Amino acid sequence: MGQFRNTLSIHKAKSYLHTDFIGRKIYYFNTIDSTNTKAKELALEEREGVLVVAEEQTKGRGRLGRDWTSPKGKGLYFSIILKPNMEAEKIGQITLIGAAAVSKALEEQGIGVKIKWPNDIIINNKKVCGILTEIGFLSNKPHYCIMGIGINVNLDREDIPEGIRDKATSLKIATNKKISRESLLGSILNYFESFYVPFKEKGDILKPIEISREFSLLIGKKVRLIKGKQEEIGRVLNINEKGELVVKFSDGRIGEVFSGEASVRGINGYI
Ligand code: BT5
Repeated sequence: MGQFRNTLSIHKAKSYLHTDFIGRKIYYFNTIDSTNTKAKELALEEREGVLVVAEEQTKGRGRLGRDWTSPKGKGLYFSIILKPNMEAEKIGQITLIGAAAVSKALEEQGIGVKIKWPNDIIINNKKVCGILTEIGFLSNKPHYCIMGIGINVNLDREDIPEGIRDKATSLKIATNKKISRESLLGSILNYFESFYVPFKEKGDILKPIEISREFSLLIGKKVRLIKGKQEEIGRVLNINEKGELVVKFSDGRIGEVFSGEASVRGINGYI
């Protein structure tokens, strides 16, 4: 089968890890509805850092009820169980930690990407990875957080549904090379833990914010901010120290937008 098997070797993925707790225990599924849904179930009994990974998802989920196409054996679909013990608003920043970890891991593989705040990773103006962070509550307090990451690794053009081919790509399509899913997974988890520990212990998110700025697709761009049925146009000035987008709106007002609140689109389309 050579270097790029069509099934993920958990043993091999673990050989790349140098984490203390992230990904040390892995639940592997050949097929599953959604790794986030499974991780939510497991979060009630499992400890922080446990990973759920699947070869394919039959009901992969995006934000706001959208779906995530997850063809078999070619992508990375995984969810990390986290127990950050902080208020929900702060936990929302974990999406940026995920985006920073994926971007650094891809940079390490020689692949240049952009972060489309807050949860998309982009190559050549097309989406290659999406992140879905979900919080579970117990007696009105956050009990756990699931960070789900989906990456189009070795998908060919035909694996991407026609309806999204103009806005989605894969690492293989973009680089003309197959990528080892195991080494990429290991590297993402290593970066993730290195950013997550200071955040959990001291609320320190400085490094991921710096990376979000450095890799930002949006800073300097004119965008449409969509909140439910409302839409506003503005120019993105920066990402602030809380991970919010700082925007100068068309009426001259400067305001912050937090990640749960809005979708960002280009003036004439996806970006
Ligand atoms: C996201 O949502 O980007 C979050 C995706 C998270 C997926 C992971 S996979 C592991 C874990 N388990 C899950 O069930 N989910 C997580 P959003 O920003 O709402 O983007 C969704 C939109 O992206 C869809 O409406 C499509 O337009 C597009 N899309 C769907 N599948 C895609 C794919 N494979 N590649 C690129 N774009 C896709």
